[in-house]
Amino acid sequence: ATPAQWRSQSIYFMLTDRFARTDGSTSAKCDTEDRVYCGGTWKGIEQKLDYIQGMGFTAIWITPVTGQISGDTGYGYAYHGYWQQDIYSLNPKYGTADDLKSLASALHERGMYLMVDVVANHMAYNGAGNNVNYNDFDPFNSKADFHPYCEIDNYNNQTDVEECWLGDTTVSLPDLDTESETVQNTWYNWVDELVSNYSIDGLRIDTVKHVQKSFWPGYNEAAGVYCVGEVFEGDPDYTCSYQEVMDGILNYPMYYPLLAAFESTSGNMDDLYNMINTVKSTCKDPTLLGSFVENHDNPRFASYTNDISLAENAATFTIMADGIPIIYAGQEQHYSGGNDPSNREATWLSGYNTDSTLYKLIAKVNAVRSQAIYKDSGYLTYKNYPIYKDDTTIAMRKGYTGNQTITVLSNLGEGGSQYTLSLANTGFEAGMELTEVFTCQSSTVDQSGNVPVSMAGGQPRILYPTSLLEGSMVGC
Ligand code: ABC
Ligand code: CA
Repeated sequence: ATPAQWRSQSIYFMLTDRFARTDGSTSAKCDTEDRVYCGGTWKGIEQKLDYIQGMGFTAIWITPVTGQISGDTGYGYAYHGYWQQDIYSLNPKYGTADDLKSLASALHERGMYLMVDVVANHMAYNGAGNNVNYNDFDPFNSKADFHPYCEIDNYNNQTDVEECWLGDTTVSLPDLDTESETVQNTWYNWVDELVSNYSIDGLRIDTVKHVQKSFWPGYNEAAGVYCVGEVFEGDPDYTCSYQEVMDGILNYPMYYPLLAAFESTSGNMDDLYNMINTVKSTCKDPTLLGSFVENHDNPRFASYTNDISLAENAATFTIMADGIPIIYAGQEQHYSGGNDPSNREATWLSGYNTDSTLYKLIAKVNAVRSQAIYKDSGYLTYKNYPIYKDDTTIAMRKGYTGNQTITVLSNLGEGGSQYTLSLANTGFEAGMELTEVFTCQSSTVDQSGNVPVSMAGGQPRILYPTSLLEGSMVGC
């Protein structure tokens, strides 16, 4: 699928090993600290698509599918899939080639998309970088296919970042010589075949900033589908520059101020307000970025605070802001694991509870977003911008006049008082009737153009024209 087709999607991201087992178990043991395979499979995912679609997601992103280091290492097993050794085989722990194809067709029957994670920067070795047995790799079984061994020790030196190796002496990540034409052609042919063999609709690309920029346009083109790259860096100038060589980038610049705004009741709204504007003016196309507040590399949101209202606001932001929303499996169950590996809890241990507060909230917010998209094809490319802030509140607008959504977020938390915010600059005309989608309360824009917004318990609010809600999945 093309970037334009992906713009309207909403993505649910899971580690294949941790989402669902073929036996459908909700009790199979999975202690994250053990760093072992817990038994999740592609079949398991296929059998749980109702759970995912029930939250309004239209796509899934699964972790890498290639052959991995098979044994135990000082950091456990390759259950996450980022330690590839054989790019031409599939990881048998997740199932067979037919299982993966079957997952793709099950998704397509529902009108959903499959996004697969791919790694081009490195292979992985169970041991130190100066001791690698290159015969373990297929292809790239020669030292000459790699950059000479050195560890990245200065992230401010881009040559180091690109040419030295990630990992350490326990598990090293041999860094491919991506300047070599042989390596490039191998990757371009590989990605073209992978996408067509498994009917993949999009790619999440790992470690993008660790490969020279000139490698990526050819890779993205060979893939022939929307690619979203991981550039793990909060600086918008640095990160946005990668959108010149790839369709989209994960929105790490927004991640940090978003977390800072809602991780506590004394969070800072100014930086989030400013970053919305900065990303808008710095990235080539903010509507093709991946919007998230949780992933498998960072502590879960609820590891900072167990306040459910704060979690609701953070999730609402990721879905209503510009870009393609990404929710990380377990976020809807308010999982609270800290750093890797604690943030990789098995989703099945929640019993796939469809009554949880965040499951229902995500369903609601995805429904409003898709209604706004349905009512106006220009909604997605209209760039979201902040219209209001105070110490504890931020409000933003997305969509052309008459079809805009106004999202009001608060970091007062569960203990937040009840009050009415009189909101200006919504762009709605006096007399217009609006519905607040969480409470289903209606309000009318007053004579001076202000909208009264009833706030309570620090919960988020989304306003949308009542007349446009008819026939939607929003449920008001
Ligand atoms: C394993 C163990 C860990 C152990 C670690 C040393 O080894 O599991 O417990 O602590 C995979 C696995 C991991 C595994 C690693 C290494 O491989 O999932 O479990 O860790 O063996 C991607 C994937 C990630 C994956 C890999 C490797 C890459 O999403 O899951 O990890 O294929 C860097 C890379 C980034 C990578 C990330 C894990 O490491 O750039 O691609 N993610 C700074 C640097 C970043 C760096 C980040 C984290 O630290 O700039 O480049 O990411 O180390 C902001 C700044 C940022 C800064 C952050 C911390 O602060 O703006 O730049 O990031 O303010
Ligand atoms: Ca590299």
